[in-house]
Amino acid sequence: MVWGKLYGMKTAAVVAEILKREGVSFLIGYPVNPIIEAAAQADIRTIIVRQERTGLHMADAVSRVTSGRRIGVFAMQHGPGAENAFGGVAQAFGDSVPIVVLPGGYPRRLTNIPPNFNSFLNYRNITKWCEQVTVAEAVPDALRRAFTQVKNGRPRPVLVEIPIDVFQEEVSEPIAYTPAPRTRSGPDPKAVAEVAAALVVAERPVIYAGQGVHYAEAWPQLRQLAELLEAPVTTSLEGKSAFPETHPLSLGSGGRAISRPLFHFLQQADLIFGVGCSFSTTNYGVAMPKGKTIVHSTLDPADLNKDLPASHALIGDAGLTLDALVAEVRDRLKGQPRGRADAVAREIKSLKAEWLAQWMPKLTSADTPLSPYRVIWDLLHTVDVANTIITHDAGSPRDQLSPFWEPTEPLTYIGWGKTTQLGYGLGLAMGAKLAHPDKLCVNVWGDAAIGFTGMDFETAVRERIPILSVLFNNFSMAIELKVMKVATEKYRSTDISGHYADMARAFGGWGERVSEPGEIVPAIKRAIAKTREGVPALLEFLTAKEVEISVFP
Ligand SMILES: Cc1ncc(C[n+]2csc(CCOP(=O)(O)OP(=O)(O)O)c2C)c(N)n1
Ligand SMILES: [Mg+2]
Repeated sequence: MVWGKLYGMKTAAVVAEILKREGVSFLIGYPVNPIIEAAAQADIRTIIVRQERTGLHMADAVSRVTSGRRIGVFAMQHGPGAENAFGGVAQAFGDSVPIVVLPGGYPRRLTNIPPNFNSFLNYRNITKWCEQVTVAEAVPDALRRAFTQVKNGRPRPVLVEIPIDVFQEEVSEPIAYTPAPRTRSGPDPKAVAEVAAALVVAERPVIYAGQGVHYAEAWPQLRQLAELLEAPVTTSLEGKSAFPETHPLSLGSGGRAISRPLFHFLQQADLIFGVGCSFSTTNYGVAMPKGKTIVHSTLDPADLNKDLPASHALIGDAGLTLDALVAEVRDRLKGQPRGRADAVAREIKSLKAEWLAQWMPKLTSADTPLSPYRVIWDLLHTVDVANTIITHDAGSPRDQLSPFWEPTEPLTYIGWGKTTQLGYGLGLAMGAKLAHPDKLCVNVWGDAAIGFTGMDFETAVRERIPILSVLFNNFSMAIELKVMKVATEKYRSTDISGHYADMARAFGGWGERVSEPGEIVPAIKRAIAKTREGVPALLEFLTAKEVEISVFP
């Protein structure tokens, strides 16, 4: 009983108590970490996954779909647990998601001795705060620092590593811990005046909203500013659903695949106003055309002039920034409408109609194997979009879904994609469902993606997290066909296989394999009914090796 001797409960109980004070109602984790047992004793629901990465993805979604009002927390063991969790934390760091990560650590006498995995040393580059506790008495201070960092400033993961021998020690009572404050910082008023002047002067401004708008819950102000300026709005993939895409001024979202109105309006723009975005260079974000006046509003000065030089800058919370801009722009316009909203809306409408007409053969295709576009189109017209949270996976499903899915409500789309790990979407849908049990939570993925995290569909069943998983099985890594021609011909290196509906059923979930176009909608309806009964559903659509996506030169 070496381990039993090492683990005391006192320190773990203190951590659990602090999590409670911070409003954490469930702890996602994987053994062995004594915080899990202590959390259960403190009536914090413990959710055990099949691998650490998925648990982190779940914690990630909890924070995302609550604008960080609830922080996802994940605990794992020292050594293999901390090693295996790395991908999930790296993913959250890449997309700037605020989560708390609580690895165990090797005993203090071994913590810095190779080859023991030291989280404090290894996670420093993918967290905004990373600390190893060296004595139990430091636990409340360490967690106060971590929660303060995760709740303030730029969202990003924080980590506190607790060596397993520290768990043997006791913390004196009473525990001095009050929940970390959450506060905001606003933009420089001088810069607000400058930017408002630039926005008012611009002839063809485009607003580009990032996920900062989600974290600031600044959706109403974004809309006010757009309507005041009579300017069209797009979003980053992470910011998708910050602006209703059914609004006449919506250009749809950015991403790798985009709509024709977005392409056109960006080309024609004289000024692009990015708010709550990083303007990071990425394959999965729309590139800003050269020669435009760039106005950049961001929480983190580290993003300013990083990939895209800005003519004007605003540093601060997106909500405070938009509040200030709305007031300033309103002042300058003196109640005079710009008089261009109708023309902008008409132009968007006609470009969109032309673009959709071009895609309609795929979106309504009656082919077999099924077109993934047809499945997406049918899904869009079958679910209650306003009460659905949907996410994609890496690869083709992202680029097939994002241009055509039109969110109407904030935080109903979990868009992501700076770093794009296959298999991410499943955990996201599960985390979203935990945070919003009343919503239909859907992940759309390919058969390569399910190979990474599919086993955690069992977690959805066991932990009663009734998501709807939409799988495109084309028995291939279709997106790689172009770059693996010889390997495919000689060694069939892009082929993959599996019967995933059977897998879902074997795990106790609902699973259906769908191959006929006429069966798409009925199958979706049956699956949704199952989720309402508390049973996760996996619909495996047999799809074509579709590689065409909506891109423009
Ligand atoms: C962990 C990880 N490894 C590798 C990749 C690179 N990658 C992106 S998409 C893809 C294949 C996607 O295949 P599938 O999910 O079946 O979609 P399809 O293109 O067939 O529709 C690969 C290998 C990745 N995104 N993540
Ligand atoms: Mg595939």
